[in-house]
Amino acid sequence: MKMWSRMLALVVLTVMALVLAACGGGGSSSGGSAGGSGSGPVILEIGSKGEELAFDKTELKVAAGQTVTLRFKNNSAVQQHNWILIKGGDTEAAAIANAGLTAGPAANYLPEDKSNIIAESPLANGNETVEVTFTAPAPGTYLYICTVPGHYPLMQGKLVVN
Ligand code: CU1
Repeated sequence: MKMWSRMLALVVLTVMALVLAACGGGGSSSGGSAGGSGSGPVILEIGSKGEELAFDKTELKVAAGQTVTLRFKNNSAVQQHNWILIKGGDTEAAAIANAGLTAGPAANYLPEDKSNIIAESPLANGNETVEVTFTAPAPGTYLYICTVPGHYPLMQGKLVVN
């Protein structure tokens, strides 16, 4: 009886050690990139809110100067969306969205003058995920919007840079 429980304990410990070793091995390689915030880009994930003209996150945070990869998942089945980071406030955002109306989808619904655009994702079709990598600007609060016609001002959020 005592022998059995000892053997069982040994088996359990061995299995646990193997599991931990396996997890540790996998974890250290992925943990290396996630843990070292200075090394690789920080990955931010955001989506559109189903069929609503809204992002599923209205606030994102990053550190100034950080390389950021923003991954945007269009959760709508039928609508197109993009993720555009703006320099300025509502006035600049409205100007970009208005210019985007006439620019059309081939231009990603963006004006030729990109002086107030910090980062732009490609246009995402329904259920598509797109990415954009950029350097986080100086500390402050920045607007991100979707410039597909009619989506701004409904579809927007804030990127807080510290
Ligand atoms: Cu949109």
